[in-house]
Amino acid sequence: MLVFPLLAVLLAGVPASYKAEKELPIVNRGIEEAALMLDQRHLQSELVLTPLPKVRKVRKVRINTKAKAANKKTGGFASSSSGPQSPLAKPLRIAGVVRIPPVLSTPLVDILRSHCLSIADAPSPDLSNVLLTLNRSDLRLPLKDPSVVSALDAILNGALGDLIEDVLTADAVLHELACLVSDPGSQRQVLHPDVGFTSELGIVTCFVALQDVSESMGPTVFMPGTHKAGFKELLEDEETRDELIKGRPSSLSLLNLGECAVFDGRILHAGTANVSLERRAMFYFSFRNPEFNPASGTSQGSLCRELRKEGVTLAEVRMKCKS
Ligand SMILES: O=C(O)CCC(=O)C(=O)O
Repeated sequence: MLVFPLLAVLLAGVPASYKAEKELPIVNRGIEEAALMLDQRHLQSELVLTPLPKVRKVRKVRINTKAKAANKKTGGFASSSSGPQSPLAKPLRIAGVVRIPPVLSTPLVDILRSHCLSIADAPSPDLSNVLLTLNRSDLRLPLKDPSVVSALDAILNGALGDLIEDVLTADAVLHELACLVSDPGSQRQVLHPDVGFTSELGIVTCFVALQDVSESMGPTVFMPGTHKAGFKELLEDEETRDELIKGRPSSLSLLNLGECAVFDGRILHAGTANVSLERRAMFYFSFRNPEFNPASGTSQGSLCRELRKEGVTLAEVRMKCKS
């Protein structure tokens, strides 16, 4: 989850009215961006579903050492393991975002949703900074909660775990584990990537819908293809940013319960305004390439303190959560 780090630090713990004032330029820019996209409605579509491949029986866990050596020379990092790749790897590489069928059953979603919302509504939840805080919260989740463990077992010991291993290696490090809740009245964020640009894939994030998400509930909007070089600069330049938004197709992540949007941390995206009367809760987690060091200008990631200290890998989470 990206926050504008400096702004987030400055605003932590200040009165709500002051926060609202400080956030106003972002709120206004979000409204402008929404209008630009609305003008180009023909360029907007719903994120299409890509079928889930079969789960691999035998895990292939090895880092591509040749690629690693080559990457060292060019200042990059190894971005994939060797062997056959998940069929989801190609669409992720091309578009920067893939929507997949339910990775959690309805009973697992129901239990997880109640758990997350009960902590979100408790007196002092463990929240991380999120971009535009009005009626939006980003709840860090510990790995020990049974509903979280069961969800991660179902997801990571399935085809999505295989994909993450393929594109980031089994040594990928858990970077975020949280639940994003956008309540009615939450505002539209500005488009942003979650990380600074790197030539290789550094972070993969998975947003799992804990209820159906309709257009009025503030779904994430993605700009497919913008995880590639140059787009972050176009977005940051006042001269080019409007043209970029007007000229580029975007996709709304209208997920059904249990479905997942998997995305490259470099892609331009934003949470839109929740103008419905319903809560939108998204369970999410991300993994980072073990050699990827989130650059300055990147958030710490929404991860509770003890997990941050431990540096848990994909292989370890898979094993720990296995039922
Ligand atoms: O609300 C969403 O769907 C996206 C949130 C997001 O991208 C963020 O908070 O950085």
